Amino acid sequence: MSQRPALNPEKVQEAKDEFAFFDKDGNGQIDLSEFIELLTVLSPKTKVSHVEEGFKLIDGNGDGYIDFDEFLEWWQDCWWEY
Ligand SMILES: [Ca+2]
Ligand SMILES: [Ca+2]
Repeated sequence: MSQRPALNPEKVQEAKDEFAFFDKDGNGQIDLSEFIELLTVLSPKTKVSHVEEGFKLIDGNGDGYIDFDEFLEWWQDCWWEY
């Protein structure tokens, strides 16, 4: 069976809402400028270099965009316990 716990539909919906919030232009991908903009609003003390590192961690295939699958992976890692 799966190594991950089954996806909880509520968690997936939460992730979708968050993803839509990050994805300002609604093209289904979060690019670096969208990511930087949002994180610097959420926590103004965040350094851009740190944000870029975080972006690279989430962007699993390194194409410069975070798609929903990548976002969901990160979301699960970060928030699964809550
Ligand atoms: Ca976008
Ligand atoms: Ca990607």
